[in-house]
Amino acid sequence: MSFKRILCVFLTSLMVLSALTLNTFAAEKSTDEQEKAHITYQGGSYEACVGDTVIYTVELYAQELFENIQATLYFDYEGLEFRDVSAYYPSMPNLEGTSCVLNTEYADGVIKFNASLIRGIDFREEKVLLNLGFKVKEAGSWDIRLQMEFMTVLGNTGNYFFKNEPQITEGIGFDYSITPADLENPPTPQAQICVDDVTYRANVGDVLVYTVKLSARELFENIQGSVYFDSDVLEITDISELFPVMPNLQDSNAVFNPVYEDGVSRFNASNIQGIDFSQEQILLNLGFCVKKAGYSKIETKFEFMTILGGEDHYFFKGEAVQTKGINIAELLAPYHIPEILGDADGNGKLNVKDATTLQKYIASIITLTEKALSLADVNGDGKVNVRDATTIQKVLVGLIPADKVGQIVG
Ligand SMILES: [Ca+2]
Ligand SMILES: [Ca+2]
Repeated sequence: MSFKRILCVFLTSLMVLSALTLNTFAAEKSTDEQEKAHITYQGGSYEACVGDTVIYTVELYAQELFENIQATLYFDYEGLEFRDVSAYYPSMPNLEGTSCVLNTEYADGVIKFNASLIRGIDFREEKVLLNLGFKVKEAGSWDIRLQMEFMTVLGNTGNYFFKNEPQITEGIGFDYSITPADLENPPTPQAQICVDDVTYRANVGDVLVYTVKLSARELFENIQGSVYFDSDVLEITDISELFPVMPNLQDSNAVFNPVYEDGVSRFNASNIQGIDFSQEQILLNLGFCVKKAGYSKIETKFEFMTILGGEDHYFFKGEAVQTKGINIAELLAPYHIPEILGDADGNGKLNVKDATTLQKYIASIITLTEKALSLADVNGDGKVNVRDATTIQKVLVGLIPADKVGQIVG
């Protein structure tokens, strides 16, 4: 092969290589441009890739309670496709339990929804009104737009009609956002529980302790109040073993009715000696189990408090307590069962049932969790046997000093 020929082959290869490289770059660049979609929505824009699923979220704040909301969502269906992701991102998480309807079959690029509830739809704290999933079908510029048709104030005392007008009605605000959906690792839907203007997040199945503390300058003869909550999201669960319902009213005629009506529990307490809350102390403890993701407020309203002697009354009629000398504080905390040495049945208390539980375990009638076993080994010899059961029994009847048995160890 001559030098000229080698040079020619080399140059040809170089040209082919460059052409290939250029082609590759060109191909990559055009694919890149094709696969991007630009989604605009009221108040923002979002860039997504073809094939992505995104979540379009609308949050609403409204000063008043509503009886009815109706709206239409318009989207560019050439590039976007509605995708039902409600299993992970509930469509109307704060309207569950109302008669809310989402119509995705209305027309291409149109989704209509409405919700009505005679009790009123409460968005006085801003929260999610709508979550919708969209899959990006094509590259291009696409728009999503929510149009409110009307919102009816509870009791029909006023209507807000939007009719294509900008949504700048006083006392109503909207927040829009688009976020990527991770359907492989979707978020666990959580409940939002609002107590005394603080919002707590909790998982489904969590147990929460709601506590009302009271301080009152005078002695009372009678107190009556109601606890309001959303029974779609929360249910009352008995935690009185660890948290007595009315711990400071044990000697009075305290009555607690957990199911006065749906979402309302009522309590009252009377004691001729007077109920002394001159030092702030716990009036009420209630356990709530989170049934499903959603929003609920927990709120105690007092109907009346009668001062000892019966001459003066404070009537609140469901209004906030602002009477001089009376202070109410509401708190929410996760229900935590303390680890108590000897607590084989795991109820947070030491009693004869723990010895019985242990005997059943020793006789292979029941099994125990590792945590229960570590608490059951009261003599700390690394084994769970009849000696532990006997020790618990002896401690309970006072035959031997308790040492750490019955004490909180974790
Ligand atoms: Ca126990
Ligand atoms: Ca032992």
